Amino acid sequence: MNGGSVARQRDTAGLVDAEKRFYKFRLGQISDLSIALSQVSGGGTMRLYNDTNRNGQFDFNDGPAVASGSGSLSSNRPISAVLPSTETYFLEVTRDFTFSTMQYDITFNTTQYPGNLPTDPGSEPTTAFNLGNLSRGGRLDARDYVGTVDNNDLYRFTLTEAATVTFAKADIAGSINTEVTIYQDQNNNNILELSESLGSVFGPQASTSLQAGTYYVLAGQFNLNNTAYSLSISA
Ligand SMILES: [Ca+2]
Ligand SMILES: [Ca+2]
Ligand SMILES: [Ca+2]
Ligand SMILES: [Ca+2]
Repeated sequence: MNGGSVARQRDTAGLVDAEKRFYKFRLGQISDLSIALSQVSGGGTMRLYNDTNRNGQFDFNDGPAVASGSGSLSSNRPISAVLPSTETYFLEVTRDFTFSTMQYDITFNTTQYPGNLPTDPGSEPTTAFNLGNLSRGGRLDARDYVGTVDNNDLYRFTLTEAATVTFAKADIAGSINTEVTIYQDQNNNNILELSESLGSVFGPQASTSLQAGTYYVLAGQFNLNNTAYSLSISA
């Protein structure tokens, strides 16, 4: 899905159809996704999953649900979540057992918040995304997603000379408070120990004096809220 609204008219779950109906899709960019049921006769629930075992099929290993919602004659609770483009998603619409049939219109709506990275940063030094070199007057920028389907993003950069370095973060969409922590692998074992933390960015930005060397920056959501964030490192 590449932005805007996609409506599917008149789907049913129940009677001649199965009790559940599935929709499979991908997102072209990091997106704020909403899925709503309307014009509902009967009632049912929606559950959104990602293909966690990456086999292209919805199966019992794909869980727990990323988000949920519902729809009935009297009330509608849409699904709403910021989610990345790295995943295949499955939406399950289940008819409430109290109704023999459920008929509904379903609307997918996306607002895109594109990232600027070719691949998702991993969570260890060996899979960190390399932002490259930073020298005085320079600036490195990253925009990506962290949350329920991708818990953290680790970046690496090399400071070419001693400098005062400013780390700035912002939440572009979704839940607030992406956590950003700076590390240095002081014992060179490719593991970031807690004792190798140089500190965290608590406000919108923080500055510190650093010697030339290689540093790591971890962005994460410890409460696993879904966030599109930006990170900039300048010297
Ligand atoms: Ca699967
Ligand atoms: Ca990410
Ligand atoms: Ca990641
Ligand atoms: Ca280490």
